[in-house]
Amino acid sequence: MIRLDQITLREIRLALREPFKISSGVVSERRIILLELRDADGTVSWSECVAGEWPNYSSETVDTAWLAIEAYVAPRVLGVSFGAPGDVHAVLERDFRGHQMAKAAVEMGIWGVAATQAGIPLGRFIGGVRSRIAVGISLGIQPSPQALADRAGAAIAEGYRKVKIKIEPGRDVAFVRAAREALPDAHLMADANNAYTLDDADTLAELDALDLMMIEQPLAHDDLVRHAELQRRLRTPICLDESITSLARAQDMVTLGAGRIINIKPGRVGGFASSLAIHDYCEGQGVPVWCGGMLESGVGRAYNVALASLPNFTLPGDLSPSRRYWTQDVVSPEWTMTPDGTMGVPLDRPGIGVDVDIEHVEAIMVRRAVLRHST
Ligand code: OSB
Ligand code: MG
Repeated sequence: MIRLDQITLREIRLALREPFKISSGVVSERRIILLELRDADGTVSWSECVAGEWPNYSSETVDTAWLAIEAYVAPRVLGVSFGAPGDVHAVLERDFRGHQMAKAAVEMGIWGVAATQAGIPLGRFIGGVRSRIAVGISLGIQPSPQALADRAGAAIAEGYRKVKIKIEPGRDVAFVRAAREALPDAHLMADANNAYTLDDADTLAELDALDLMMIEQPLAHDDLVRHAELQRRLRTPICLDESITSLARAQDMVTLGAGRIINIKPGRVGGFASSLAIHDYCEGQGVPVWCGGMLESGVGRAYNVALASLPNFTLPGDLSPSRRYWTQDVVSPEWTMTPDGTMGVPLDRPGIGVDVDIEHVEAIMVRRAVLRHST
């Protein structure tokens, strides 16, 4: 039984060690909302909202998510008794459109509280089976093909099991080819973040020669029909990211043939219950999934790592260790990767598996709100 009596929101600023550039924008300092959730029985856990600074990935931003959590999401769960965390998703979907990242932050936090209460590590609590997960890196758009090939080579030397290359028109085939020529045997893929249209199909088809694991979200964020048309013209599997916002969209992808792989980001689909449903559906369809990233702090990473321990997460995720993003993460221990490119799933204690460094959080905090059940 879960009944939250308080959620504390804190916005922090966390500088990336280097700017991260994708086709739709660049970020050098993350604005991150952390949630500290407290159950009526005193159990506390933390979660993270993955909304970005700008509405370029989805329509949500840090500011819209803060408002949505405060005004719409928290009032639906504070003081309400839930028999199980899996019951929260439906309550947040009823007559409440969109705001997946705001909903997910609270819903996942409730899974964290429930796992802590149950005395079980989060990964095991949701049905995870792995004790180590394979790690990939997502490389932002680089200044030149050579710079990209160097970065990709360094990543493979460090142990990463997959290198994802961000592309955009004019920085695509020559860039990916340079990485492929430098790394003939590496697991490489490309992510376009919606930068193309069907008019670019011939360019995208040139990527077929470069033996990529997949091409992620080449076309518009909400367009499954044209992805299906493009998939018919490509040998390389299309992986959808932005387009998959719910189980229904995952089913549509399969029905239409709009892609063959799904990048599950729990924030994008409204949380863990939805992620689990997509995972299970894809497993039944023979569609592999992997865990995407949103440049999370160590708090959000705990949830991604737990999710990636599920059986059908068979491809390396965008789950780099703390030091790839931050000079100092907000959790201890920090997330680390072994030289063989794996990350341990915390199994030695209940809940999310890391402690939040509250002094660090408060030192980089720019606003706070304490939300309580109004009686
Ligand atoms: O498309 O996967 C994406 C980061 C921000 C927004 C969108 C994406 C990404 C990444 C980062 O690729 C992956 C990571 O967190 O390491
Ligand atoms: Mg993506």
